[in-house]
Amino acid sequence: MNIAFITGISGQDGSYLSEFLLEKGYAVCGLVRRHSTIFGTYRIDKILKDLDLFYGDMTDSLGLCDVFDKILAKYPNYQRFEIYNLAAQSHVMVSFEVPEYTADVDAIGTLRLLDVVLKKIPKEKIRFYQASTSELYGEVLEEPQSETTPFNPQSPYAIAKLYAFWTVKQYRKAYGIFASNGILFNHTSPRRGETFVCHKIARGVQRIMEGRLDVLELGNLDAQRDLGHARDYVEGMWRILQHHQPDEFVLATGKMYSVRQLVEFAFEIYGKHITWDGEGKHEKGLLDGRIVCQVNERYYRPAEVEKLQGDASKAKTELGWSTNVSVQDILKEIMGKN
Ligand code: NAP
Ligand code: G4F
Repeated sequence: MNIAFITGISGQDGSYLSEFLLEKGYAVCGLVRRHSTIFGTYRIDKILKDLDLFYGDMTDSLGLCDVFDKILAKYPNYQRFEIYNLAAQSHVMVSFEVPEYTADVDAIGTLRLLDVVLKKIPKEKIRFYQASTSELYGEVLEEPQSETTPFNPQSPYAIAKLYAFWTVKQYRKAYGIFASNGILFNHTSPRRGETFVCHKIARGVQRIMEGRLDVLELGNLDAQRDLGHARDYVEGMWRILQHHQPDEFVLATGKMYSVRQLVEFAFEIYGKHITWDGEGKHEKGLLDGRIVCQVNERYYRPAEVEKLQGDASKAKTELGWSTNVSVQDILKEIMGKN
């Protein structure tokens, strides 16, 4: 049997990945944190009985060691041990508020995990996936971005993830382990955190159309992102670990939309057309003459990534990976209208 250990199993990607790997017959284990008010496992509640969950934290090396001891005691006869490191303080804006914590979890946390993995698992049985990100490209130096595009990170989050990216490459080279980076562009789903822009827009427009919200407040309407569906991207993670050699792979749709366009698409789902008036922080979205969307500077970032568009040709050719869910269909699914 093969073991899969997922950090960040309670997150958006962790939940889809768990379902995918259970179907493939893996023993799926995961790291979870204690929450004071809720279990924090709502995304994986339906499959909870099929999972082996362990309390721990990416900031706690000894705890991580204990978790591996427990997994190995339960599954002594495994063929391959796949580790998917998805745990992160994953919100770019929040990383400006808590830069040290973000670095501790996203950068040093990856180093801690790799160190424990190397000590506990025989090298030839290790397959390590790192959740790297298109945020590494930051203020982009090439369009579209591929595995060969230079990095230019613009946030504490991206810089922490850059440390993790290079740590993975270095462990591969220095210790000869199978460790790969998936450089994933934005992907979302109904399971996404509420404060990421696609989810915020879908839910916000839904509330406006149901009369439960007057105005949707957003930050930079000009920012453009390459947006796919999380379900396709977790399959890509798995494919990256089944490849014949460790490597870096971009996963992206190749299409890019602005925040303004996402708002338009969301209203179009209700058959409504909004118009725009004003510029910059004074820009407003109008529906039948009424303001339904406006800019609030509190959502501006100290440093912004204006546009991201990925070139996933390598993943398509070498992994046979592709994705073709439209942004409109994703918005519909978030709204429960598909
Ligand atoms: P997410 O929904 O925010 O999930 C993050 C997960 O990490 C949650 O399970 C969270 O646990 C866990 N976590 C946070 N801090 C932790 C800590 N100190 N110790 C242990 N676990 C911790 O993120 P996602 O969208 O699924 O993304 C998965 C990974 O891919 C992240 O590393 C993210 O940075 C990266 N990524 C995401 C995208 C995207 O567009 N979604 C694109 C590129 C890369 P709680 O549930 O307890 O909070
Ligand atoms: O939805 P976002 O917060 O996602 P962002 O910053 O692109 O980060 C996500 O994708 C990364 C991959 O590229 C992941 F690594 C990361 O973990 C995360 O999943 O913001 C998208 C864009 C930004 O340019 C932001 O300035 O939307 C702009 N935006 C405009 N108004 C807003 C808002 N973002 C948020 N969250 N909230 C707003 O009101």
